[in-house]
Amino acid sequence: MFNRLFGKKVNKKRNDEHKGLVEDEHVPSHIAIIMDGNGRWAKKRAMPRVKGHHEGMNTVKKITRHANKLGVKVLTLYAFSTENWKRPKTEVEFLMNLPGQFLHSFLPELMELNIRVQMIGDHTQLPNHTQKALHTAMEQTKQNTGLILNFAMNYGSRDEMVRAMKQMIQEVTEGKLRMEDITEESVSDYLMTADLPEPDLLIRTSGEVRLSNFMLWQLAYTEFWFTDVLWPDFDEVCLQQAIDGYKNRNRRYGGLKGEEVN
Ligand code: V07
Repeated sequence: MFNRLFGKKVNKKRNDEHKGLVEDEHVPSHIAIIMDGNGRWAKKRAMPRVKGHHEGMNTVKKITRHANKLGVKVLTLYAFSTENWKRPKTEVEFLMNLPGQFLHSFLPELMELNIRVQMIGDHTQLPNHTQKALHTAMEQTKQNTGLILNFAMNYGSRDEMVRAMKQMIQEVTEGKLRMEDITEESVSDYLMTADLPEPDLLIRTSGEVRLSNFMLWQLAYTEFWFTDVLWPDFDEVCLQQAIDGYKNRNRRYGGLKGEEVN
């Protein structure tokens, strides 16, 4: 199975384990966020871009705590895209230090809150020290059964789909997979998100209204929430507004998922 390449355990049942703890059934189970606007936040304050990234990391902690408190099951955060390598070398180096910094300061709290860290993306291309930090985080939290904090690191959706296609073709060639067994559900099993539910809500901050190669397959039925707020300024109230927007739309279209077109 493709996911073994990424060292992830395939266990679709785990997300139901703490269903009883979720009081409000309308809270989205899976929230995905494109955390945009860190550079702009810094520029507005005449600070270097990396200061914005650092502040953005603190927002990650704040939003993780709040999502956990609300009973969200999966929080996927777009931390580093396959396009981000084009940025200045010093900025990339700074970004590659953030996972280590984040975990150094936040791992004890993640353990206390029963939060599990997971990853999508190709980490083999990341610097060794970054890979080590990610590996430690996933290892140390793998028994935790609460919120899944899923970082997209060196992730690109088209890259993910190409890998899935290659893996499927290889299995067909080897006689391990039959063409007639390829369905929408089985294709999902070859993506890096195979063990996760699809996002219910996508949030993008900083006023940009596009997907930028993020989870293209998985977002087919997801509600989108765009806000002008810059990621370092995004807070609990902003998250609540996004969730309330989601709830209102869900109430209006209740039960008609995917059928409201036309
Ligand atoms: C990054 C802070 C958030 C705004 C977006 C860009 C900058 C947290 C992490 C992280 C990743 C993996 C992990 C633990 C923490 C991170 C990067 C950038 C590359 F296991 N924030 N953050 N990684 N930013």
